Amino acid sequence: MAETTIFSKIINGEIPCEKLHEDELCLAFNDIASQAPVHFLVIPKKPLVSLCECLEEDRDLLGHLLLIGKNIAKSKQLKNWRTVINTGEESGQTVFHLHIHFLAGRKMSWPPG
Ligand code: DGP
Repeated sequence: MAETTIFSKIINGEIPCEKLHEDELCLAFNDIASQAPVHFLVIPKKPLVSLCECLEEDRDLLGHLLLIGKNIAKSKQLKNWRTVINTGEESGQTVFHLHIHFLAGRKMSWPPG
């Protein structure tokens, strides 16, 4: 289980965010350190540290997070976007509460840095 993070404070309303979607399982909001013209995060309310801690029981939740992100992307008329899940410090994860990045609005390069 995740310790208290900035994202658990966003979930419980202690810290404001630019909310795009909320339901009983997840929250989506704009990233504060935007890396593209569109950059939002979808996070589970369940305090999972990262993808590494997810179990079989999280299968539906993980699918839900992706589909919510897709719905938001489509509601923004996007046809191209990148989805990123950083897992662990070396991957670039800085907030240890699972989150899916959705980035769009510029040409992406590969491989990522
Ligand atoms: P990662 O590096 O994958 O752990 O991504 C964490 C992201 O979270 C990073 O892009 C910046 C974003 N972030 C950190 N603190 C806040 C915050 O207080 N509000 C919002 N909206 N985003 C935040």
